[in-house]
Amino acid sequence: MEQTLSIIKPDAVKNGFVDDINYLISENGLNILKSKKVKISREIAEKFYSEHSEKPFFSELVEFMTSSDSVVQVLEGKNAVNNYRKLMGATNPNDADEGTLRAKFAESLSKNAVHGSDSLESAQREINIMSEILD
Ligand code: FUP
Repeated sequence: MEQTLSIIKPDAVKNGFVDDINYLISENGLNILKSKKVKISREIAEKFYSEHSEKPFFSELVEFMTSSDSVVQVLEGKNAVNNYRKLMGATNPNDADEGTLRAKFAESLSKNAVHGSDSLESAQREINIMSEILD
C-alpha cells in the first residue's frame, strides 16, 4: 500500500468543493487516512515548495497557499501516488483532461484546487513536512 500527500488548496476550500473532491478521491479507491483543515504557515509553505524557490511564481505561490484554510490529507491505496496524480489532471486546468479534479474545480494555473505528491520520494518528504499539522 502506498501513501501520498494531498492538499485541497484555498481556492477549492473557499469555493465549497471539499466534499465533492473527497467523494471522488474515495470513489477512486483511495482511503483518506488523515485530514486536517488548516491555514498553512509561511514557514511550512516555503519549505514544502522549496524546489520552486528560484521560480518567478514562488512568492505568489506561497502567498496563495497561506492566504486561507486548506485541507491537508494523507491518502492511502494501491499506486496511490500515480492514481491521485491521474485523478488531479494537469497542473494547468486548461490542459487537464475532462473529469479530473483540476478540470472540474480549478480556477487557474496558480489557483488549481489540489496538490498531490509527484513521486514516492516526494510523498515521504511532504508527509514528513506536514506531520506537525497532521499528528
Ligand atoms: P504540480 O506538481 O502539478 O502541483 O505542479 P508544479 O510542482 O509544477 O507547481 C506547483 C504549483 O505552482 C502549481 F500547482 C501551481 C503553481 N504554479 C504557478 O503558479 N505557475 C506556474 O507557472 C507553475 C506552477
